Amino acid sequence: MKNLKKKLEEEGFIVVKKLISKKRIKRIYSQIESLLDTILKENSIKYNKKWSIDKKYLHLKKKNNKLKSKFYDLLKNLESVNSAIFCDRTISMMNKLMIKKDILVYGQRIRLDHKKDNHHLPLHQELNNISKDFLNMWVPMVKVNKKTGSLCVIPRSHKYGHVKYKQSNLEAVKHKIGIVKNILENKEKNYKDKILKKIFDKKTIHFPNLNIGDAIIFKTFTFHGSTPYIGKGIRWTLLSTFHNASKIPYIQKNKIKNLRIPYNINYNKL
Ligand SMILES: O=C(O)CCC(=O)C(=O)O
Ligand SMILES: [Fe+2]
Repeated sequence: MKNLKKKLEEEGFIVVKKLISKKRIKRIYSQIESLLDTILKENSIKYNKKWSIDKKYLHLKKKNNKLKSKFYDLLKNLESVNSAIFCDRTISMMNKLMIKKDILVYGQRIRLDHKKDNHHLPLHQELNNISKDFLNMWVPMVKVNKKTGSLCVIPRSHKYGHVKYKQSNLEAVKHKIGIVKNILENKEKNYKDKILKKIFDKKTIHFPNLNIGDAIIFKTFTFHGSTPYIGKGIRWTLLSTFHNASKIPYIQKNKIKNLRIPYNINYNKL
């Protein structure tokens, strides 16, 4: 375990196989399906109960996009989602990887990505969260790899600390550079920033092969991004962040007023 922590500090990320059990993933899917059934039924949207979860979701999206957003908002409140984040296995892993045991959990949620509604993200550091040195957990609920489209990281990029560039003041989804698909196809060049020039390259981008329930855990400043999912159906993923109280500026004297650290602050000086 000591090795895992050392690896995380050196590489900026680790992969933990089977962190979330099959049973827990099954329960999450089952609660997602119940929520979908309820919304479809309550709103008198005709569908077939035997359809797959993916099909039910796509049907809801097609019939009523606003309702689909409401469904999405509630996913993070499903008991099974929270149970998977707060279970002994997850928390004891975080305890082993973090400096202190006073863990705060923030932003537990489900993301989804599919051909009709891509939510891939350009390469970015994990800003606008409650602390400046924390762990991100990303767990696919389908098998993913470079071919299917997945999360990728730039190993050791956390060593540069907070890299400030024009786009870094915006949320990742609005970035016009660092688009992984373009970098892989050599369509992005000429970065003004020296560090980006060095690290935004197809040779530095690493895609782990992940099975259902495997976790990739990475640090705040580890550049990461994702490519659109081109596998069958939907890429459902479980995410959360884990923090130490000692790293939260909100509760420190003379530090910032916001719980979430704004994008445009120099994190290296916090
Ligand atoms: O799931 C993804 O596409 C990327 C997730 C991510 O980096 C984020 O939510 O900040
Ligand atoms: Fe991110």
